[in-house]
Parts: sequence; C-alpha cells; structure tokens
Amino acid sequence: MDKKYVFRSIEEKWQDKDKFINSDKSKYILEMFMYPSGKVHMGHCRNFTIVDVNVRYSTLMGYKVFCPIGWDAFGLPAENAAIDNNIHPRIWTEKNIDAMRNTLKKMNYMYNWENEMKTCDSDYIKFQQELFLDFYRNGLVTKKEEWVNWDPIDKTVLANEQVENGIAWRSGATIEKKRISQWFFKTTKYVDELLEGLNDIDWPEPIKNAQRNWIGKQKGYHIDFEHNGEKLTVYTTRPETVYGCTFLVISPESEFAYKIAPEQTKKYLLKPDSLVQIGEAINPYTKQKIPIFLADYVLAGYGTGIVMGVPAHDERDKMFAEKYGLESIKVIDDEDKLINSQDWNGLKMEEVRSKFQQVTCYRLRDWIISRQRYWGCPIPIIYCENCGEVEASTPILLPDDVKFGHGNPLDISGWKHVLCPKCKSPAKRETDTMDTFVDSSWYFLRFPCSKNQDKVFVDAKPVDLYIGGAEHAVLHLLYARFFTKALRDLGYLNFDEPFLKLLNQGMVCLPTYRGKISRKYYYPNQCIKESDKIIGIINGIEEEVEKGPYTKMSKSLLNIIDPEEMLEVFGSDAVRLFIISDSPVNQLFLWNTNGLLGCKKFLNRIWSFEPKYGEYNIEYDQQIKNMLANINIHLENNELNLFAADLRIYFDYIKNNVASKEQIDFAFRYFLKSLWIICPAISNELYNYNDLITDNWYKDQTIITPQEIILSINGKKIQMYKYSNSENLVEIARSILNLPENTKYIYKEGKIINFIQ
Ligand code: ANZ
Ligand code: ZN
Repeated sequence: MDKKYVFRSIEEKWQDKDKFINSDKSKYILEMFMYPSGKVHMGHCRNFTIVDVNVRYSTLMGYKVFCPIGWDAFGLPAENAAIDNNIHPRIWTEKNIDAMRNTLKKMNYMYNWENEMKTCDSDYIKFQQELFLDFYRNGLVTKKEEWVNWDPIDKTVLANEQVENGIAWRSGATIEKKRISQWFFKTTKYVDELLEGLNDIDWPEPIKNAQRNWIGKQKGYHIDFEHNGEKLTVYTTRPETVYGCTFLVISPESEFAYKIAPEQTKKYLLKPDSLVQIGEAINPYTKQKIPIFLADYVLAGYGTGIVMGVPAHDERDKMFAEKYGLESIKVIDDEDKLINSQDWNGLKMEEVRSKFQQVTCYRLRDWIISRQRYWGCPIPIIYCENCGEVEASTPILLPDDVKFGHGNPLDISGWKHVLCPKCKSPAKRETDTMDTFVDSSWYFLRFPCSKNQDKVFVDAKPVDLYIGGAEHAVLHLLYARFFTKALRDLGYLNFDEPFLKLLNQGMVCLPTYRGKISRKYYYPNQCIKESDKIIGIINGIEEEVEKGPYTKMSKSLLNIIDPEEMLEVFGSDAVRLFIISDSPVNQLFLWNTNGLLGCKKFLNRIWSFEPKYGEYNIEYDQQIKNMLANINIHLENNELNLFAADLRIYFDYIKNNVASKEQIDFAFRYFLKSLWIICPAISNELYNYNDLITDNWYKDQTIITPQEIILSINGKKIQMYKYSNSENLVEIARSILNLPENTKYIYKEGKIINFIQ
C-alpha cells in the first residue's frame, strides 16, 4: 500500500523557500505583463509554469536568474468596475492584485518578489511622464488632428493596432471615425529598424511575419496627377497602366479628402455606399480631366491613400467602375504589350515600368496614445492661452475624488484647471491619459531597479527569454521594440532589442457544455456523466447538456477551470506537472481533469518509493546517465512535455530495477533534482542531501547507446553493455566476474572478452 502524500503542509512549508543563486552567468526570464483582472486563470498558470520551469532549470545550470513580477495595473476594466459597483479603480485594482499574488504564491513560482511593482504606483507614473516629456522634446511625440478610431462602448480613441476589421480589440464595438486632435508616438521614425531588427532575434516565425506584415514595406511608384494646380500623388505598383486610368479614388480618411471636401467626406464616412465625386484631376500622360471619387476600399494608411483607377486591369477598380458605370480602357494586350498608350504602344510592360523611379511605402502609422479615460497615466501637458502647450512638472497624479459614468471623469473634474507654469495665467491640463500599452512598453527595463526613486533605469538589460501568448504579436511586442530603440537613442540604453528570445505558449482549451433545452452554458464542474448522457445541474435543477468541441477558455462560454479550486484538491505540484505534461508548450492545451488526477497519483508513488538495494548493476548507471542526458536535451529545447515524460520513464526505471545503494542513491538524487524543476515542494521535502539548488547538476547531453559485448570464461558466457573505452571495459568486466587483477584475457575488438584461468 502506498503511503499517502499529504501535499498541503509540505507545499506550504516550501513556499518561497527556493532562492536564486549568485553567479557571473546571468539570465533574464520574464512572462508577459499581467493585467490584475481579479483571478489568476489557467492560461496564466500555463504561461507562468513554463516560465518557472525555465527559471529553475537555468538555476540548476548555474545561472543567476532574474525573474521579476509586476502588474499592468491601469486600464478600462477597473474603471468599468467603478461604474458598475461603485468602487474606486485603485481599490478594485489593489484587491485584485492581493488575490492574484496569493494564488501565485501557492503555485510556488520563483520570483524576485522584492522587485514587484505596479504601473499605477506614483513612481512609475512619474518616470513615465518624464519619458514622455523627453520623447516630446526630441520630436518623438506629436499632437495632430486626424481621423481616429472611436470605440463607442469604451468611449475612447484606439490605435490602429487595436482595431481588427473595424472591430475594437477589447470591447468588440464597431469602430466609428472621429476627427480629433490626439497625441502620437512617432513609431514611423523607426520603421526600417523595426523591420530589419526582426532578423536578429530568436522569435517564432509567425510572430515575426505578423510584424513584417503590419509594417508592410512595399516597393511601388508615385505618379503625380494635378488638382487645381496642386500635385496629387498616387501610389501604384503598375505605373505602365497610367493611360488606362479613367478616375482617381481616394480614401475618405485621407488628409487631402478632408482638405478639399470636408462636408462630403464626413457624410461619406457615415454612409459610404454611394458615388461621391469631390473634384477633378488631370492625368499627366493623357492630359485629360478625370473625376476624383471617395472610396472606402482605398486605405488611408497605405501608400498615399490615393489610387489611380484602372478598371481594365485591377479587380477592385473594375468592381467599382461596373457598379457606377465608369469608363474602362484596356492598355495591356494578351502578350503583355502596351496598347492605347500613345508613344508606348508596342512596348513590353516591364520596359515601360522601368522608366519610373521606384519608391518605398509602409503601412505602419504613428501610434496614437491618447485615451479619453481616467484610469491611466496622465499626459503631462498644460494648455495655456498665452504660451500654448507647456510641459507640466511631474508627477501629475490622478485625483481620487471624481465621478464615474459620464464621459471622461478627468474632463469634468476641477482637477483640470491649473495655472500656467510659465505665465501663471489660468490654464487647462490635458485630460487624456496614455494608452496602457505605453505602460507595458518599458516595464521590463524598469524591473531591475523598480524601487529606485531617483533614476528610471539602473542596470536595464534585454530580456533573454520572454514567454507569453501569441495574441500580442503586433501590439505590445511592436510598441516595446519601438520604445527600446527610442530610449537607446535618447541615451538611456545601449541595446537595440527588448526580447532576445520569444516563446509563445498555446492556449488552454476546454469543451463547452450547453443545455439542450435552455441553450445556456454550464461550467464543467456543473456537469456529470450519467451512462451515455451528460447532465448539467444547477441548484438541483437538471437538464441534458451537449458537449461542444475544445475551445479557448472563455468567461462567456463558461468553459473555465479555476486554478484555486484545482490547487485545493490536487496541490500545486500536481497542477504544475499536469500543465507541463500534456502538450508541447506552443500548442493548444486540452484540459482534462483525469490527467491531473494521474499526476497526483504519480507524486504519490514517488512519495512512497522505497529503494531495493542489491548487487552492483552494470547497466544501471548508463541507463540513468542516458535518461539525464535526455532530460537536458528536452529542457534545452523547451520540449517540456517530453521532459515530463522523461521523469515518468526515469522513475519507473528506478522503481523496477535493483542496483547497489550508491547507484540507486545517485539515481534518486538526480531524479529529485530533475523533478524539482516542475514539482518543487515534494522534491525539496524528499531531497536529503546537501542543498538541492547548489548541488552539482548533471550537464552531459551525450547519449550512449549501449552495445552488447560477450564476456566468456571457461566456456560460460555473460553479456554486458559496452559503454566505456576498451581499457576500463576489461576492468569492469573483471570486476563483474570477480576475477583477480592479473587474469589473462583475449579481447576481440568490441565483441568478446575471453578470460583465461
Ligand atoms: C494602378 C493599378 C493598376 C494597380 C493595376 C494595380 C493593378 P499592393 O501590391 O497590395 O501593394 N493601392 C494603392 N494604394 C492603395 C490604398 N491606399 N488602398 C488600397 N489600394 C491601394 O497594391 C498596390 C496597388 O493597390 C496599387 O497599384 C494600387 O492600385 C492599389 F492594373 O495602381 B494599383
Ligand atoms: Zn502661459
């Protein structure tokens, strides 16, 4: 009968006990910044466990690891909670942080807790405002009026990166266009470096490609048309088709459209399904007058936002022209030669194209950072009627006494009225706060000196290994790269890229359960299996439910597992092991509670392991060393599910094989050290040697396949494994057979040792 492993007291005993080592080799390992939503969810747990496994492995490999934790504490949910539950965002946030910190401690993660910080701390606000002002003085921040994305649910402006197909990334609202003056960070200044830097970092290819596509570098051509004596430049990849251009189409959001026809443009933005002509242009080649139309298939942020309409050769232009009955002129024939193009007739397409000068264009726009919300870092600018924009002296902290629920609380509060720092006449503060993506663009640089009140950065360094979800492919990862480059140019840093290696963990998925009659969703723990049916029960009321496919855990689908509940029943070692075991780190993790039960049983078997000491077992050491080599290889490659499997194979081997005391003790000791990487509490408890962390780690990664060799004496034959060089092979053989040292032998290379007595 197994001794039962009672995890609770042991996990509590070892909580926070493992310490980082000192070493001249160092490694910075970090998970993506956490929003304090109130509860740690399983997705977090997967992310953080993968981080912790890397932290512990690197520690055993002799690295001084730095793995801090903090809170991305500003943002809208806190403000919405203030409106819904009448609780101040600061209090709501603090409460959430306390609850989440508590869960993380139970999960037994190794963090530099002493460096913990949150973005709503006054120091953090102060330094962020100082950085903003430094950017401002150096032309990296500008204020300009443009069409912006307005989220009517969250009531704020959003950056382009935060809108996908016209839908707001957080609220899901359909974006409206508004024209307001907003603050921008000049991300476009670094566009080439942002693109080229991707080649130097060890990131998953899909993420790099997402950034490349977002930056959208294109080679094309400009052609200048004319409007009322002014240049009107189109961007095209097919300049040779210019004689076929029968109209110009222009993005309603482009500055030009707004300039020449503001009223028509505004109307069109509200109702884009009509033909709106805003002027005429002269085609520089045909010299003919052609109409200029608004069209929302032209993107404002791409090229010049003005397209020459060539319906004979471009699909989108053709659809537009057919819809509104516009003229179409074919200028390229079936042999790719020009027709209807005056002097160019008969020339090859490429020949004509090469007459034009190529230009480069990008899709990336400047990052709009103004948010019309309260719970964020205030933008430290004051508007004075005499002096214009004036820098405010920092820190500008948020007023506590404000009313929520009627627009931006800062805008309606007395807080905004101040005296101009320069001329002392009445002035107004900027009431917009900064996008919270600004807060998360430099937090990793601040961590090493998070408590320093005088200097924003001391010992700032790039993150060696950054782990988080792939959903930030463009947003956070692009902004942080921009910040790093800007801060380097302002003299704060001496490196170019923030995250040298990036690992994306796959999402945690669960089946959904949905009532057959009510159509409402059930939590997995409200469902039980009854013969071939699944029954959902709430408050004693039952109904049959259907099991849907595995889907990303989501609050609205209720396919959620609460880590706290799992910790209660299975303990953190088991949860950690399970979350590592099931699938490769970068792939979807399909939750199944039976697997977790299996992990708990495994820990139980380890707990009740009793070695059976016996004779020296010649094969044993090599098997153990090979298993350790496998472990090293798998850890090195972050093949953590294979590592978890190695642990089971290893344990089964020591459980099922007899060897001498030294051999078994060596094997079990290294087993516990390996297990500690995932399951620290039980390993610490069972490790009776020196200090688990500083004890040597077996680093060999060479796997030797044992070869059989036959030992023969007096016609009797025994097999042994050949895993040493031939000299000590004979020695080992002699000792196996218990022969005196001077026994003669005949050795057939690699095959047989024949002892002669
Ligand atoms: C004339 C033309 C003739 C074009 C033809 C194509 C075919 P890619 O390759 O994706 O970069 N274009 C330019 N700016 C645009 C914008 N802001 N929004 C939407 N479309 C835009 O596409 C470049 C082509 O897309 C350009 O070449 C332009 O149409 C259009 F037979 O100019 B083309
Ligand atoms: Zn003034």
